[in-house]
Amino acid sequence: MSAVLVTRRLPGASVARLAAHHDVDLHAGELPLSHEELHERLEGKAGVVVLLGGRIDRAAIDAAGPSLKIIANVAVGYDNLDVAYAASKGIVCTNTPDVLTDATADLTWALILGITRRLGEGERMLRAGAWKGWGFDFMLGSGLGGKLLGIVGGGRIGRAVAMRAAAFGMRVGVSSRRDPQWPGVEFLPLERLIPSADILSLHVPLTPETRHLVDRTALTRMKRSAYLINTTRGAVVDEGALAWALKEHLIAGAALDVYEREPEVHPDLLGLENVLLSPHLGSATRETRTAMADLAIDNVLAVLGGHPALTPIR
Ligand code: 8YV
Repeated sequence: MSAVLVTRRLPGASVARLAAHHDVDLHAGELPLSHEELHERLEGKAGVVVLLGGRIDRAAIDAAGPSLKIIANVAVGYDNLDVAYAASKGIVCTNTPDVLTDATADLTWALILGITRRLGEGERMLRAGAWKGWGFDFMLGSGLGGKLLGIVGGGRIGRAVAMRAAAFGMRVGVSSRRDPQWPGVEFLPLERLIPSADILSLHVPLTPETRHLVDRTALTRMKRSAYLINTTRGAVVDEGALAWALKEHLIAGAALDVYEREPEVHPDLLGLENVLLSPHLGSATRETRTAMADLAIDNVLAVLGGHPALTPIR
């Protein structure tokens, strides 16, 4: 039996499976552990199951000490982990790919449809009692048929978003380090995708190279009629620059599920009608969250049981 810290509440069945084999220290509070609490509770643990907001950096790994064998992230993105430092200490890091691909791709389409058909704006007007009735040219949005969906990133979620585009009659282009060779999808360098996309949807992980990939320069190169969609990590977009571009109507709109400093949102975005904002819901279905928790727990059980991890981060 080893000691494992679970930093946020998870579905009961997955925690029970872990507790059947290990000594579980569960933080069940609503809010994430503070930096200090996290470090304190990591001490002497063999495993940690960490969720969004939990930063397992060099200091946290050192706080755990030599007993730590596995860091299981309950997310596909792992910009919260110092994977290189963990590897140097022989600690395995794992994430939860695949199980959240469809949920995140579905939410991406919800955002695409929501912003192009002005659903947030319409609902706000209706709830405010300001709707005066149907009008021929009232609250017109943009159609999707024949337009170009630009996917930035050649991974699983980008692919799942691209594959749904046929249902809306869209053409699709993808930019990534190498051509992912998705059927029917044109491979385009980012410099060509940015000015030609009608919808630009971001699906790259947050790394030093992708931080502020969409900045003022990129935004000024987009079509004035284009929409930006972000369901990956907030800091891939310079939020201040985006608020400016939306205010100046340099692009038609944006839909965001992720933010640079969650749960804070750039205050200028909150007052704008041409942006749709959701609170980091990409993987938020019961089925998907259960599968994510199960996969993270399976990774801990495997590694602490002396077996290879199911989904190691390489
Ligand atoms: C998670 C996510 O909900 O998997 C990711 O990278 O952003 C989301 O699906 C979140 O990170 C939970 O830890």
